[in-house]
Amino acid sequence: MTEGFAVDLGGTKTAAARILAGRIEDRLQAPTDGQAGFRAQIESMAALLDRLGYRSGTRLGVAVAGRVDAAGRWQAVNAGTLKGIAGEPLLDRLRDRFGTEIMLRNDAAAATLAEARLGAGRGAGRFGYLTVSTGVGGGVVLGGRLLASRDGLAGHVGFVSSPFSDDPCGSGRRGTVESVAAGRAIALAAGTEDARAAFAAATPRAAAAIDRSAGAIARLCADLQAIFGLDRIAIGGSVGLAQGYLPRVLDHLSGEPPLFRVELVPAELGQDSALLGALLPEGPTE
Ligand code: BMX
Repeated sequence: MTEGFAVDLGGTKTAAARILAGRIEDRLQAPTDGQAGFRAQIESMAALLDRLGYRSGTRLGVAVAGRVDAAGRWQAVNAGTLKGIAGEPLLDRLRDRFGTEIMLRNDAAAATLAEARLGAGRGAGRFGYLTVSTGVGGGVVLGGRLLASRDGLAGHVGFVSSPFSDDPCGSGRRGTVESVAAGRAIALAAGTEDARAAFAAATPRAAAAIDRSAGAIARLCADLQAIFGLDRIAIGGSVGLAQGYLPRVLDHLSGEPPLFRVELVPAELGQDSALLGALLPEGPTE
């Protein structure tokens, strides 16, 4: 049973929660400062936990944007999102600060596990999850196991190439799915302050930016289908779950040959999947 405290540090917001019997009892969030250094990011997590009444030694799950390697070191893949995070000993510092019972993983990996076990992935032996948010992240669960690599990069599906873009990406690559489909890319193309404003604007320019993102995500889903042969993909994240976005993706996916049209559903756990997944133990999902 999922019980304890959890933190989800994403590119835009950092959330913390007290979780009892697999349910969020109390939840707080604050904006993430993408310019902040390692220590400041730990302080912002600690401040939220403190306000929730967290006591050192209590079970804690931490999910972060960026890759987490097997030694618990933390590094932004998109260096433009978390500028001060370049190979930090996160697990060690969390243990120093909060005690020994710490679980640490990538935010999209945490959300994938939660959806696979408690949400939209139940009953799917081969399951994929995509978050379209500040960045584009994801995870794949095959036969109950989350696909993972020692360097923490596996599952970072936002950094595969997209035919829709040749723009530079904060990962150092060019023309990635993230560089065309992420919330930041939508805002840039729509000429709005953020992706939320692009959805609200309803101008032809904003609609085109959103549609281009949805088209890139549909292509990614068909690619994932070709690579993994998935039973289902769930889409989450603030953009992924925004009104009207999933229908646009489905529309684009319907243009693919039937073999590549994977079943596509909205994430069931909403914005809280990474918080819930941060506390889930490793191991088979079913
Ligand atoms: C990026 C990458 C992933 C992350 C994903 C979603 C960084 C900083 N982030 O692809 O690690 O899982 O975005 O992150 O390299 P979010 O900020 O949109 O929640």
